[in-house]
Amino acid sequence: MNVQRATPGLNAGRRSDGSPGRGPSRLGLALRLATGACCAILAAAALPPPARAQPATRGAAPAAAGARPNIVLILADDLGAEAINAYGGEYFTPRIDELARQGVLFTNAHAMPLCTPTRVRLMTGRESAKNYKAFGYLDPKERTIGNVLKDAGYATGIVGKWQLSGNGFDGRVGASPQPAGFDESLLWQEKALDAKGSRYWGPTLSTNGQNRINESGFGPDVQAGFALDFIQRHKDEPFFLYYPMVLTHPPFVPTPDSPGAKDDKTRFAGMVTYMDKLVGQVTDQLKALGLDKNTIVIFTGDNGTAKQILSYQNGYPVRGGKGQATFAGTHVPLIARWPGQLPAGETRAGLFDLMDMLPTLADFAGAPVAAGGIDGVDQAPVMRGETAAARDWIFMHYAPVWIQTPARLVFDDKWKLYGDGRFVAIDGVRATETPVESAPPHSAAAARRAAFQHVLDAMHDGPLDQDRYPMCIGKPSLDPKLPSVRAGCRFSEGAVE
Ligand SMILES: [Ca+2]
Repeated sequence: MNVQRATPGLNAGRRSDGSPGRGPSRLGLALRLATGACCAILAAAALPPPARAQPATRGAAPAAAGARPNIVLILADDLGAEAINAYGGEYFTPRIDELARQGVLFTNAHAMPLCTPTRVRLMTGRESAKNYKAFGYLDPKERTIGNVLKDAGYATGIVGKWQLSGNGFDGRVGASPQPAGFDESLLWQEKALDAKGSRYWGPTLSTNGQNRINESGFGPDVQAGFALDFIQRHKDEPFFLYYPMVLTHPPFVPTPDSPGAKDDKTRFAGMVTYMDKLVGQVTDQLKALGLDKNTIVIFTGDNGTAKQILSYQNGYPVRGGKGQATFAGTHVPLIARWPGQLPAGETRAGLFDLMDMLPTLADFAGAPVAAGGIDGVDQAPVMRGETAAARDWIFMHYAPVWIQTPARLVFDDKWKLYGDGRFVAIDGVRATETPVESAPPHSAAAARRAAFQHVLDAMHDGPLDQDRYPMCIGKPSLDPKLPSVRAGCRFSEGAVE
């Protein structure tokens, strides 16, 4: 095993001596241009709506049977946009970069900062203040994208990570895959109260609800096999495959292609490239079956990269922002490919909130969405290039009840206002936020701040839940004046990741 072999994910974005390598990729340059263009859109006079006026295509009649596209939605775990080479990142991601060349890349797509808040938001299309209750929990009463597409006649499957049946600490029992709309499932961490087991080597996986602890094998490979088989078996009918991958979340492990990787960064690089390879297996399978022209493939991430990882993007260092309500915590890759139906090799600077996924996919599928039931907006016209942006801001009520500091926030591609009054300028190229102490009257920043304050005031989303440690229920509190669920206790970080 030579050193080069052990670092398969490191790409030309940074030289081996640590200096920035070649300049940003083509799309990295596009990102720089897109985020550099100021778009002071809102007036402060009235509460601005999140969604802009939609073209007439919204709410179109369901497509004729047989014309409906297949949908593959891939959600990487703990992968910020800075990790993808198409976004100027340093890791080797040729298959995802290929998707970008063949499809549409969003430069301003945002997830919540943490797994469950994003998954609930994405799957239901609803604002977190309305339906987020606990980490690792999806309310069984919620209607998901799986339900929407299954009811529209799609064969539905999910493979990857579930982590929505309850966290095992607070007694809640959340949704299971089948009632949530997925006919078939192969999942890690499906059951609320079972031991999680490994997601990687010797994985513990549930097939349609039946747990199995594998003595050997690499979990992502087992799951990739399910994904390819699902596509094969459903090639003659419209199918929806939701693929919330277990990669590239810690623990940082050697992959089958990077067995000698020793340190976290090198292992992460190998995991990113392995994840990329599995994405390529999906697109190869679609091509082999003649399905690539009739299948929408979407690739995105559920939150920022783990904080242990310092990456280089466009030559600048970017610390993983997982868990935090910062730009690096929420900025995720988003690429959509549908050959012949969506443009190829184009970027979109319009804001995309991952809760927009449900109405967008429903539009492509011709599936009805209950009016007024969701908060996401249809981004299909943006993907097609019919309009530049579908929304003017993103609001998040982030109270994960899970270790991280809760926050309210509203932002666009240039400015962000937190509920505690902090107002920051966003630099999307460097993935940084800079406090704006005082904005001159009549400046774009002042107008934006006023408009954002108006949004925060109008949300009526209630106080942020300050509980952060459900794993401490029943254990001695670190602060005798506060309950352990609020102040914390002694616990193993590895047990709660
Ligand atoms: Ca995650």
